[in-house]
Amino acid sequence: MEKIFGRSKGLTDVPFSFCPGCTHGIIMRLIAEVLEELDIIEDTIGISPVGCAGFCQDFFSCDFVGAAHGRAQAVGTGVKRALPDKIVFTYQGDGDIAAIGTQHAIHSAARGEKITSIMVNNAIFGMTGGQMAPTTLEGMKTSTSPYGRNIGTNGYPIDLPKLIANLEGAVYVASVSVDSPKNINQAKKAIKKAFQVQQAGLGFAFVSVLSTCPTNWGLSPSDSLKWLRENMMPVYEMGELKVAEEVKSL
Ligand SMILES: Cc1ncc(C[n+]2csc(CCOP(=O)(O)OP(=O)(O)O)c2C)c(N)n1
Ligand code: SF4
Repeated sequence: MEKIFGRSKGLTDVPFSFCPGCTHGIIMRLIAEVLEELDIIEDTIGISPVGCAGFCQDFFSCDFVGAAHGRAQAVGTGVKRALPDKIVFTYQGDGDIAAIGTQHAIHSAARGEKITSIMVNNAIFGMTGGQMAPTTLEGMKTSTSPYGRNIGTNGYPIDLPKLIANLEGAVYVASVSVDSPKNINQAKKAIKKAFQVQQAGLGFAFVSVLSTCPTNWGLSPSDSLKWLRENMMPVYEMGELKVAEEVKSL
């Protein structure tokens, strides 16, 4: 019988330990499939952050280096510069990359570091109990904003891909979602492109993936997907936000 689906070689045998309905697992599967399809598992070094996203190092079968909270891109910069023939990627939550790690997100993009960064945006700090993050939506209730994010006191949400797309060194920037099979396919295409950019040695590649956190959102897995679709996707600009001229021919 023809085998039409199997566990990617880019993943270890360790079962995902995420809460039911958390889409971290879908995003990791997509990255693992891309590593396998591009035949780069053995050549890849992932940089893991702090947070639920940080469990990624247990699940991918490539090499990994752990970074302190928010510093994955700084570590990734060092690894890539020391080992330019390796494929280096960071896998970071929105709290990690858009709060404590903002400077590294901006400066690694501005420097055009030849790494691939994946941001998993669930609009809160997941692991620590659902606190408000820079990505929390206006009016969104979190454990530290029980009356909803107030723009007057808390400021506006940061659309990090939009910010990064404005920087010269970033050559590929996309914002995708994994709320439906169609969007999962699109997300995989963007992730693949972000790795191909690095294979071609072109510059900084960044993909933001909208993700669920049913536990801290207080919603069922299916309601979380609906909430993401109805509330996050209209706020965050979706699609390929930047495809530099040299990337178009890939
Ligand atoms: C320097 C430092 N500050 C704070 C923390 C506490 N901390 C651990 S995980 C985390 C939030 C992670 O949230 P996010 O990056 O959005 O990832 P998620 O858990 O949602 O995947 C924080 C603040 C820490 N470990 N180190
Ligand atoms: S706390 Fe949220 S981000 Fe962390 S595993 Fe659970 S659902 Fe996923």
